[in-house]
Amino acid sequence: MSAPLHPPFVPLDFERLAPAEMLRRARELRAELARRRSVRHFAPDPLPEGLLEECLLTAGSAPSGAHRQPWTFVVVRDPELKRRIREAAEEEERKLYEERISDEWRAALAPLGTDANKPFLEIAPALIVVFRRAHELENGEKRANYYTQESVGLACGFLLAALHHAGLATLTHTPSPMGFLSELLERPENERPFLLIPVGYPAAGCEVPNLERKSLAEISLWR
Ligand code: IYR
Repeated sequence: MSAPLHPPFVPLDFERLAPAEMLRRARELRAELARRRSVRHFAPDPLPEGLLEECLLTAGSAPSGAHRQPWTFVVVRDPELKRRIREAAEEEERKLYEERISDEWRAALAPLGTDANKPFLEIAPALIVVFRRAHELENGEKRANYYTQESVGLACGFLLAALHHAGLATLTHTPSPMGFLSELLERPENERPFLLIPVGYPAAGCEVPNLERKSLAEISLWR
């Protein structure tokens, strides 16, 4: 007997729903996620016990290349560490806004009202710093990971949806460049900073830009 080509499979956990129920659920999720907005003004209130753990496990259920799960989520709640992250991010962002940014990019950001000041990095009760594991290091040997950008992007999408569903506000923040996060969080060479997600409750009276989303006709083609 030759060995099986793959490990034993298990039955899929899947339930067919009635079409009306499918439509109802799709609409319900659309309405819920339509209310998700990038928030830049947070309240300092602490988060319920165990909530981030649940949301991180949802993020970790995303599909990934060869199921390598090439992500590490660093949850930062320590005020001193948040302060150092804010300081380093603002230093990079000042250079971005004063020197590196193109006129075209500046114009694109104008409707968002952003600048180099990032007080939310200290005020938000938690920062989730997402790292992409470009490869694994096993006993000093490099082991390849696959489609890591796509995989970690998908996990971040799951994470943002989970946090919103749980009743929290988030921001997808990409201070540029992000190398300082590797140093401050002491991550190894194989882990690359991917996204910084401040998490918390919106500040009282929080406002967001008046943005519109593209219509179905603008985002889809049907053939
Ligand atoms: N990283 C900068 C600039 C910035 C870039 C994009 I693209 C945005 O959508 C928003 C901001 C900042 O965080 O201010």
